[in-house]
Amino acid sequence: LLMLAEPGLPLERAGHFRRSVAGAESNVASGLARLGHWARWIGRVGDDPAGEAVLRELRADGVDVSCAEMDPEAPTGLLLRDSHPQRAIDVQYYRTGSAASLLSPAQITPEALAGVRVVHVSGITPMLSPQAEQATHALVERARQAGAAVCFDPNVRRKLGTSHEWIRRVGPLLREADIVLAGEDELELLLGTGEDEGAKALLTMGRADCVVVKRRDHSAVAHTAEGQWTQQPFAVRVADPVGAGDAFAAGWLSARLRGLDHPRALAEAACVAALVVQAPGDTDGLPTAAARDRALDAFLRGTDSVHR
Ligand code: KDG
Repeated sequence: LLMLAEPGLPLERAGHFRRSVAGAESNVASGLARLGHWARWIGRVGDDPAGEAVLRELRADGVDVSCAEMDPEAPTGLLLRDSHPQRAIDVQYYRTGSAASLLSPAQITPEALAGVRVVHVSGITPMLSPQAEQATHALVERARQAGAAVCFDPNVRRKLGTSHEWIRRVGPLLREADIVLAGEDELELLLGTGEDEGAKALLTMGRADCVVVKRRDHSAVAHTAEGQWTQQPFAVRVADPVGAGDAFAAGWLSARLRGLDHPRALAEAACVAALVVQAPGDTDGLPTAAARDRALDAFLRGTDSVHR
């Protein structure tokens, strides 16, 4: 559960918070569902009002929560954060001992993955606890058995562990993924390489057939064995940058699931991310497919009244 502070105030000064839902994987699931795809979230909340609220909001977005569990013993994980267009975002976690940290391999059943084409997971999940780490490894292995591609976004969050812990626990997952969506800084941290070298290493020594790198300048590059494609960001007024990476992942996966080529997938991903950063919260700006098409058309024709 996310409690989002009123915009502009530092966290310790904010008095009004809006209840919302956040979490890298659930954001991607909401993004895909709003774009018209069937998306299932496998997760864990407490059997408490916060857990009810999370499941109700995901259901309202069209996400299948039939494999999510409500834990009778542990509370729903909570995060407080502030929201600024420019300053670094301040996040306060209350997730030690949370239901999500008790995600276990037992919850990753063959039924939960039946018929699934792509499994998306972030580095946040394995960093929640040793048990959630085992569940993540089980997910990757069982996704492969089910014939699904694994899409991985490291989503490095410094408050969840030291650099050394991220390298040790999340680094190896990059080599297990069929699709890697990662920040330039994350590849540097986890692989100790620059973009080209890191992408090449994952394409040749890992399992990946596509590595999309989100650069510091907000452009994105898709690296494959066939070549590479670059997408510049669409210029918009940023209200809240959090959720951009998850929106990008949803937009990109939607395009690839529809069989679209890399340039179009990058353009749709950048478009969905641009829509999300214009709204507060992680998911408020996620578009329907029709809204994405209208926005992308306007971005590409340059007709939108956009500001940087
Ligand atoms: O990608 C956005 C996530 O970072 C956010 O929704 C919350 O899962 C979250 C986290 O750990 O920061």
